[in-house]
Amino acid sequence: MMKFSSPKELSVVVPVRNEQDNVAPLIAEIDVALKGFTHEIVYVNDGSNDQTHERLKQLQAQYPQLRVLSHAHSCGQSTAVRTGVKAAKYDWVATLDGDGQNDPADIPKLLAALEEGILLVGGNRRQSRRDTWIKRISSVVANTVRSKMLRDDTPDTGCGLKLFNKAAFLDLPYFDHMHRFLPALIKRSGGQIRSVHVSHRNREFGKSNYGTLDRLMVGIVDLFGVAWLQRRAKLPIILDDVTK
Ligand SMILES: Nc1nc2c(ncn2[C@@H]2O[C@H](COP(=O)(O)OP(=O)(O)O)[C@@H](O)[C@H]2O)c(=O)[nH]1
Ligand SMILES: [Mg+2]
Repeated sequence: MMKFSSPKELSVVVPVRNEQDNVAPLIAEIDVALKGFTHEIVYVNDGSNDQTHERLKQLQAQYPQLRVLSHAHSCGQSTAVRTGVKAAKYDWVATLDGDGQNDPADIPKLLAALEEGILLVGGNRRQSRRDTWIKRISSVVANTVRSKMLRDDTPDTGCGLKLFNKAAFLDLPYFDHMHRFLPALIKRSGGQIRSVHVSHRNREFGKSNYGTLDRLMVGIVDLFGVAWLQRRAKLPIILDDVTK
């Protein structure tokens, strides 16, 4: 059997909504972190009403690997990620939050954790979380309930920093807010997953788009939805290929 070799080409997808002051510093960091890799940076501007789009277009002069896609109206983070993944030109995709809280220097760590059969490597912010106490507590509670109920072997699914296989992602059932359930969904389709400790930083500019209570209510509904999807999963083992 051929030994698994870590990908050398990568698409980085960053969903953003109203992150005008965060785009330039984060793109500079991604550029430095991925110097040794063939890569593209795909920003998906999700109906921002600040200068995010204009700043991204200006930055394209400086960064030829930067692509910019824009939704005419805001559709949310999951849909923005999906737009970026569909457009990605490489087989492996890393996602990052657009607010600078994830460190692009962690991307090579995620790549190094890939092995044969692994389709997703997720970041784990448990030891490094830089957020308000209310966010930290609600994250611990949400992650504990979710991992018990879905058995997804993942301590932190809310981390925006992830690496996954493009085809495997596009094969998953799609729904708004699915980005918080990727490990459970990948496992459901037969893939293996890993978690890797990553750093986490303060948000320097702008403000969070999510309210704690809204996120909790949506999360509870989605938890039951994903549990239902797990019950309806079938993994066929295909014996004959009639096309050969
Ligand atoms: N496309 C899109 N991205 C969003 C939306 N809300 C948040 N994001 C992105 O999701 C990431 C995390 O959002 P943030 O507001 O920092 O949430 P928090 O840090 O988890 O409280 C950032 O990259 C945001 O730009 C949205 O409505 N649409
Ligand atoms: Mg954030």
